[in-house]
Amino acid sequence: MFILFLGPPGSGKGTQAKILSKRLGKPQIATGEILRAAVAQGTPLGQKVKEHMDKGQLVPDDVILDLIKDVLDRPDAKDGAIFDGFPRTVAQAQQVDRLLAGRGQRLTHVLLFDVPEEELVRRMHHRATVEGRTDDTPDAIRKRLEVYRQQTAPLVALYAQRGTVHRVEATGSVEAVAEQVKRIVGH
Ligand code: B4P
Repeated sequence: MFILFLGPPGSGKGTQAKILSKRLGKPQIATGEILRAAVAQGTPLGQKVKEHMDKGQLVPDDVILDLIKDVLDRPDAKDGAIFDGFPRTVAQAQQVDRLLAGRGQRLTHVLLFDVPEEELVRRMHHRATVEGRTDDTPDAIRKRLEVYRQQTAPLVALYAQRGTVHRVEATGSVEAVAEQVKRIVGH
């Protein structure tokens, strides 16, 4: 089972991916978390991506393509995983398809997290005060929403053609959203 969580920033992908990961016993692979950890540790990767993230921009595809290759090679992701926050561009989606196909696998579910923009902004402002994330400043939030519309939203049509997209009404409580995810995934 390879499950992709797709949706705008702040839609709760990370929150739900953690819950589902625990329930299925499959790893949550979150490029955002991997990148934030690299920034916090000041690794060469972190130094390369910090500026992009703080401005609310996507990290360049070539950096992410290497990262995706590494994470898909993880032994715990051999039989399934939850992709949280990637692919985020058409180039990344093609790379994921290629890598999975090379192993005789494919994406089984795409869950699209649907939340109105005012609620996204409210959640990210709240997260900024709780977690102090440097990519949750008002300017970065605006930019991230714009980047989502331009670069990530086109993936919805791409996956819809394959009939793998399931819409999640993600404005409810964390528990109510988790219940919908459970129904869709069937576990
Ligand atoms: P991410 O880490 O993926 O961050 P996100 O999209 O903002 O968060 P998410 O949707 O997971 O929301 P969350 O559960 O936290 O990306 C960060 C940055 O990394 C990107 O901007 C980009 O620069 C870079 N990046 C990552 N992947 C990349 C890629 N593939 N290519 C290029 N660049 C990449 O929830 C948000 C808040 O809402 C939380 O505070 C949570 O507690 C709250 N919440 C969750 N569910 C709720 C609910 N049901 N009700 C009320 N509040 C809820």
